[in-house]
Amino acid sequence: ADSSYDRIHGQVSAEHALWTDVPEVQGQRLEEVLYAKATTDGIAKVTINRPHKRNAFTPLTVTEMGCCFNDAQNDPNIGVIILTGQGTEAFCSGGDQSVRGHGGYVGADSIPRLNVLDLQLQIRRCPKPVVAMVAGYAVGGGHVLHMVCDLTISADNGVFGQTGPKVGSFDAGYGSAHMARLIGQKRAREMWFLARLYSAQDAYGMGLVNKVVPLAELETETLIWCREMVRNSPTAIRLLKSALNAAEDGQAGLMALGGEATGLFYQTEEGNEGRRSFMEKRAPDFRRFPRLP
Ligand code: S0N
Repeated sequence: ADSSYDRIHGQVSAEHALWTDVPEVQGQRLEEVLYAKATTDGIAKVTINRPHKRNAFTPLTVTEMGCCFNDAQNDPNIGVIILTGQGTEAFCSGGDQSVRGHGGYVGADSIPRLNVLDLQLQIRRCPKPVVAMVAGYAVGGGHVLHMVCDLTISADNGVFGQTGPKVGSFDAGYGSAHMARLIGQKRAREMWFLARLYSAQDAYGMGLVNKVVPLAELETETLIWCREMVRNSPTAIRLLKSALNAAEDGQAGLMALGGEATGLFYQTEEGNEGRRSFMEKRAPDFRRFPRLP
């Protein structure tokens, strides 16, 4: 049955989105990532396009994802970003083990790097909600990527877990600390120390996933969640994301939340009086602004 809210605002559409492919971002043609926008819905979609490798990421994949997120963050028509993997077998299977070298993953420039950590931060700091849309495996660094997204909608074929201790790697950053916040210390230690894989239902039970749906309904359900967010206040959402992050992210989290407060202050008469008085070469008059309790 409709809630009273739905009766007033109307239910969001469950129609397919009208995606427009964006093959080139910041002058770069995308090779390992697909990027699309449904501008009328205010939604962008970033898709890891390496299904033959279960969507494992190389340094190039990560760089391209970063460019897409940058574009979506800067596009005022976009309110929500979906992160997903091409096909139904995998969301992402983590770092591409065939290009892992000494000290990181190696791309065309032969320099080893762990640039997925920059992407984790970018997703975390993006003021727009990022939704992981998971079909199949979300494992290793791919599992960390879904965890740093704000919400996760999983198909019923979703498989979740960390593989690090089996393949000689670990993520001692968000991959550990944020996981423990999400599912608790005991579960996080179980997930990392045993490196087991978990079904979508198990992940839902642990609080890793917001909703599990049949595979055929994955995109429709994700779009419904995105459309519901897009019709809500973007300022409220960006402040809430920042506040929820701040509790975990130390001074960097406070800096982001503080930046949001400054952005709002710049939109007030009081904030503008300071700038205006400087430009008009006069003393500022802040007396007319109330000192509220
Ligand atoms: C995903 C799995 C379970 C799927 O099994 P399935 O369905 O049986 O398929 P496969 O036959 O195994 O795979 C199909 C093809 O895809 C290739 N492939 C799959 N995953 C990867 C991968 N991660 N790298 C390279 N290739 C991959 C297979 O080889 C196969 O190809 P072909 O047909 O040619 O043989 C299963 O595939 C699996 O377990 N995959 C490996 C999962 C894994 O261990 N991932 C890496 C974990 N580590 C990270 O992600 C580290 C992330 C990172 O960058 C990092 C971040 C912070 C700090 C440190 C690090 C760090 O790495 O050090």
